[in-house]
Amino acid sequence: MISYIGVGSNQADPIQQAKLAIERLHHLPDSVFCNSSSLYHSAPMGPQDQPDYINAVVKIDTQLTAIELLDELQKIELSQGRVRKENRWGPRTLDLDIILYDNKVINNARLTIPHYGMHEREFVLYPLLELDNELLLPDGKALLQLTAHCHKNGLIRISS
Ligand code: A4P
Ligand code: MG
Repeated sequence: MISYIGVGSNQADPIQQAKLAIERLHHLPDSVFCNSSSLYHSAPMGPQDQPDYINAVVKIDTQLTAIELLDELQKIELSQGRVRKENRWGPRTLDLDIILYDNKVINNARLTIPHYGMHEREFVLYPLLELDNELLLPDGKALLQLTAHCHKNGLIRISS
């Protein structure tokens, strides 16, 4: 299954956090690392009294189920000091979200795939576009169409 994973950090040296997470994503069990986008610098979505974010998207080819993949991602988050807090959209050392998993639509207590926020998040759509500009979502929408309607909101590509 091809899956796209969103990487986000805005605490404790976000560039290093993102790079370390991407390195760890090379070693997921039963998976092949395909590619990663550049790192991007993005303005915080949600509470504004928090630092800017570093974001990226990684493409993998995996035999893990979506839940197994989520478990692996949460292990990586924890290993990088992620503490889950009550405040939604607050600062974090590392957030790993499953953006897409094959062409599947999944809705259960632990997972919503495609990721519920992907349609309007510039820090997800533009890195994704860098990886696959012909991508179609499970509902048939073209990624190119979504990005065409998504304001960049100051998003800056900082490295490849
Ligand atoms: N969960 C459900 N669906 C998924 C999925 N597709 N991928 C569940 C991963 N997890 C998924 O996540 C809470 C629960 O969501 C998980 O236990 C899992 O079962 P979490 O990581 O503990 O909480 P969270 O990330 O704080 O919540 P939320 O609402 O997912 O936050 P978001 O939407 O990820 O927003 N601004 C910029 N510029 N860049 C960012 O990356 N990120 C956030 C966090 C806010 N502002 C941002 C950014
Ligand atoms: Mg998350």
